[in-house]
Amino acid sequence: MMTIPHRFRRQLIITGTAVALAAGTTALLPTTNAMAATGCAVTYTTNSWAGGFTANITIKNLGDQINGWTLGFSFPDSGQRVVQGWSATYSQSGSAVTAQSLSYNGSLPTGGSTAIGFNGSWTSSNPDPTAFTLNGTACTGSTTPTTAAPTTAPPTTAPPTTAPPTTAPPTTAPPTTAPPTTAPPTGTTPVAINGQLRVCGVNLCNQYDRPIQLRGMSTHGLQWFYNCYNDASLDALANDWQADLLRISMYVQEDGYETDPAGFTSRVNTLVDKAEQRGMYALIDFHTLTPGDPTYNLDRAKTFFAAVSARNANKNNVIYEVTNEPNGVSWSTIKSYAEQVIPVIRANDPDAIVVVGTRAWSSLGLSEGGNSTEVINNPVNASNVMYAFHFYAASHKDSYRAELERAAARLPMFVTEFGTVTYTGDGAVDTASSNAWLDMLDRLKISYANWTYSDADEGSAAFRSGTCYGNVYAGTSVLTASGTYMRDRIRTPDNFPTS
Ligand code: IDC
Repeated sequence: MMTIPHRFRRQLIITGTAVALAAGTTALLPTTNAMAATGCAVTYTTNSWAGGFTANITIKNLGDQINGWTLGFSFPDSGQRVVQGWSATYSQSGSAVTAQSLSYNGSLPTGGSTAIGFNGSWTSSNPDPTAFTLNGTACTGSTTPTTAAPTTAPPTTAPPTTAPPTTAPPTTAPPTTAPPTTAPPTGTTPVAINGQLRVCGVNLCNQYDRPIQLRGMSTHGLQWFYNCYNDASLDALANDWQADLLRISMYVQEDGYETDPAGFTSRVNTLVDKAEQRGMYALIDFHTLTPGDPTYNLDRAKTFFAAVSARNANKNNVIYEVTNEPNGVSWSTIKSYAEQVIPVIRANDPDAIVVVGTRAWSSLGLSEGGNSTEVINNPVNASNVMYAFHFYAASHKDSYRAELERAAARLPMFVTEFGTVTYTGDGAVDTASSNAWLDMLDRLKISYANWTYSDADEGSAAFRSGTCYGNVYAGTSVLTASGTYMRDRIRTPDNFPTS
């Protein structure tokens, strides 16, 4: 693993329990709390860079049910500041910070946990806080970032990561519980309804073997815009935009994965979880771009996909995109690359769909004078595979649309990236061409992700520049012309077949 000095990641877990005992001590305690057991575990994880950092915090209640909480901690360095938080109301006085629950996450049952976080700034150094309190109870203990029971925890209390002792003990857990992939839909999210996806013929099919179309957004490069992907923005994507899909764009070059494989793998996994929590599919994009020959990154791809496929194998919301936009390279080279990476994924996650980029920036060869015949005549030698097609509506029009429609009759196609603007990622929305494209994709049930769900200062970005420094993502006040257009297209009802 390569380490570069200005980027690092840390994790520590603080656990502890405290039980208010009855008998002689109750008289000293408020009556409502007299018998209440209290205790908490906190994980505090940071991604840090020169002058700034993101902190992700999980709070686990190891005591009795609480309704409303305040987390307290102190920054070790007086130059550290909370800049913008999410999922809690933050206040800072000197080095002391409090984070107060919001209406929707204040109730924590025994064993329940909740995730909050913030973006911060630092001046001279950025050490992690080492002591936390929850409603005044200290969460003290181990700093080992594992699930092993800390040595200070009494062995008779429930281990922090398992169910509270009042629920069925493991030996009596019913073995007949249906696994989530075969359970009927119990919710209304895209993943709850559609379950594990597979390729059927030239279509993307849901758990009922019925063709569906996923509509969603692509992140921008995680090395630049990671702060745009927080609980509030992803809530907006799932609930306000009603999106089905989050494409997680992990650049390999341009200060991306190659500079910090562990750190970027962790960012991707974090976003897979956030998509899963909101019932959205996650498309993991190994965003190769320059150099255009994916073979240049073959070893990195094997390492990366081995890690993410092992870690996410049991989820049913993950789709793998093994190379973004091959260019200046033959289809046979791309095919050979795919046939080396796919077995690495399948070894861990045999039923996941894999999307393969096509020649000439995923244009099926068109942008370098070819066409889809080269793929139709020589497809990737693996099952459950789809092919990527990318377009930018202001640059690519009728001839590109015609070729995609022709290909889609023979190949399972997935528009893993497109823009409403020119291929530079900038310029004005071409509404006529965007309508023609999206009407066609809807008609053919071709899934898509729009570039980008970010506040990049360019026409393709959905949010106005600076939006990701605030905490408002829902509604239209924060959107660009492209964002407004895409939100309108994506939030129309899906009508997924359920039988
Ligand atoms: C662009 C970004 C831009 C960034 C540039 C270089 O919008 O901010 O500076 O990449 O990394 C693609 C690529 C995608 C491009 C996008 C727009 O997959 O990475 O993003 N585009 O140019 N293919 C066609 C267009």
